[in-house]
Amino acid sequence: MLMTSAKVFETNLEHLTKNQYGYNHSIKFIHASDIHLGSHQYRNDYRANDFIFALDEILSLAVIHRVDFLLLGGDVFTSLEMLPGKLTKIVNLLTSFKKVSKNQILIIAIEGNHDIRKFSRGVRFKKRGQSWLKLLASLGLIILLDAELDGAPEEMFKIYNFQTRKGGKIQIKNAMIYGTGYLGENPEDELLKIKEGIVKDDGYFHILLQHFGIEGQMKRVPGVRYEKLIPLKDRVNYLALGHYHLQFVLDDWVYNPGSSESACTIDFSFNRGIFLVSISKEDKYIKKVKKIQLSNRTFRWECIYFQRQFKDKEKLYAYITQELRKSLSTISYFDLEPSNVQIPVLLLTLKGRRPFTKGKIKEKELSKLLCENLPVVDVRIYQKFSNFLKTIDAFV
Ligand SMILES: [Mn+2]
Repeated sequence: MLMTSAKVFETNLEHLTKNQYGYNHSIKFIHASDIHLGSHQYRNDYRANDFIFALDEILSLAVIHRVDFLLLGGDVFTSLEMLPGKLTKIVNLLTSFKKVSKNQILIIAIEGNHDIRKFSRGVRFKKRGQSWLKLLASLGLIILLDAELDGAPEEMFKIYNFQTRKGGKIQIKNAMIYGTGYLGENPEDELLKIKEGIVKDDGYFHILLQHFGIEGQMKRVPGVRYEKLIPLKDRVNYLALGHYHLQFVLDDWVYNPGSSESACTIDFSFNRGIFLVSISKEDKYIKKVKKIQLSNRTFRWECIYFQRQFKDKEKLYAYITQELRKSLSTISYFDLEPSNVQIPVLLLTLKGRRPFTKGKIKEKELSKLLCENLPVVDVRIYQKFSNFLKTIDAFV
């Protein structure tokens, strides 16, 4: 069954890539990145599904906006570890997308650092070249681009071959999309090689798909210096990035959509989403980029201050639950299912007097208790008890 559908898929795709539309025909695509499928899969099933919902929403938007292709800038998966049930959902989703879109919307992806990362520390898997994206590509569900940067410039980016399912570039209408595997946090030297591999002045709209950040866009996170990108500018019309979970656009040609769902707590505070891009050709290419926010899981900060020192754990937990019930009671979503993204992730800060050792907070235990008794899907606990009070306690 799968083989039959894959065959149909290939025939249509090859037809599609043969510049069948006129030179003036516009190109439309979605650029998304850092979906991090597999996040929270061991900890919280509802949250794990949020990442699959994000993929679902992106695919739906691709169909609604009738785009020609969808770009995924790496970190599609959060690690090499993937529970079978979750992977099955993802494969089913991509298979039905293929069907609904009548095989007319290609998903073009590259690997990010997370796609090739082993979940736990130990043996380096990077060199073994495995990833779930390679599996999806071999099933004909996505196009995975990779280049051979050590080859001669004209050999670096081979046209994507639908039989071998390998290649470094693919043409769709007037767009030529180039992509490589993950090149590390700072691929400044590789960028010069990439430049040589990209054909100059061939009339196509050039998109380069990469997974790295730009220095200065996120504090204390390594990235490429912007001036190192300048040589690429006369070869690349749209630099499609992934890696930083914060959205940014530079000089109308460097685009980073940010993560599709909050992969870690700090992501909740970031401006993130996807880009819907339309390109039309007059004398030169005219580009229109629209930012779209995805309907992500909501979140809520709460802070509880302890005036007195709790000695009994049960009383402490009961107090926290009671305080939260009060502040959450203003919301009318008590009857919603936890799968509904309106049910928030609770980010809970605890302040004031540190409880006695007997009353010490076990975060996992408290988190479970709160999820069972309150309209929250997950809880993150931050214990910020005052050191000053602790010092006083030591003297008393
Ligand atoms: Mn990422």
